[in-house]
Amino acid sequence: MTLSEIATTLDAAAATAKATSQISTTQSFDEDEAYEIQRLSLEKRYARGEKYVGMKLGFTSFAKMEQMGVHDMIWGRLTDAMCYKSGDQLPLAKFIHPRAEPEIAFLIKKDILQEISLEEIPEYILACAPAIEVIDSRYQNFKFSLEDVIADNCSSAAFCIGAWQPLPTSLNDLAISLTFGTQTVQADQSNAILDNPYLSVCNASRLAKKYGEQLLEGQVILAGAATPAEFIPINTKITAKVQTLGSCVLTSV
Ligand code: OOG
Ligand code: MG
Repeated sequence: MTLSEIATTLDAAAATAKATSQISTTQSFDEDEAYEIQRLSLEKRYARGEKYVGMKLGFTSFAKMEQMGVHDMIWGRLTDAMCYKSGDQLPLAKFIHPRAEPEIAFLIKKDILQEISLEEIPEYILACAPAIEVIDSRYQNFKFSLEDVIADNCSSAAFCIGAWQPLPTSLNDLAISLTFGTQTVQADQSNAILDNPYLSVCNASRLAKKYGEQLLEGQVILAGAATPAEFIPINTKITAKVQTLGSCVLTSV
């Protein structure tokens, strides 16, 4: 298959919520080609009217890398069609085998046009918030190589951002949890994200520059999950909570 044909296959799998087979088992492609497939598949979404609204990072915690058997940070594109408000219902029929992750989101204050340092964050980032990311690999059994998952827009499927909060001096040592109903299904500290969640912003700026993607005022960055992801059961209230930042809720239907 050409890169464009792979992009079409992955886009169709996402649009119809039907899993497809892993690409790398029958065809080898490298990381740059994987990002090109991702770009081509997103072009199809934009052609249907979806708008790019920001970037997500993946595998920024060891817990996530270990869960999925990969070894490197990845990034994907978020569109307006993936965005849910806290309190919304999440219709599971739109997805193949969705999982939830507790995350931290950042709101961009000023266009980020080059790699930025930790010291520059207050100049470029307006606010942060607790978030839920819903990931839904388009591959059967959620099984993939690093290249496969990059091509598949890093499993991006939906996200929900809680109320924006002013940037604290530090985002370290905050408890992060994911709750289904009344049961806490995952919990860790914010340090699980790159030892400092603010480093996600620096890495997003580096990757945006490297791949020629935008990080503009009003767009968002998802830092990557602090814990492994959990399959979402039906009729369940999903809560992601970040100490001092508050929480964010979706209800699966
Ligand atoms: C890839 C997406 C990883 C994260 O926060 O680490 C991710 C996957 O696990 O399917 O979103
Ligand atoms: Mg994630």
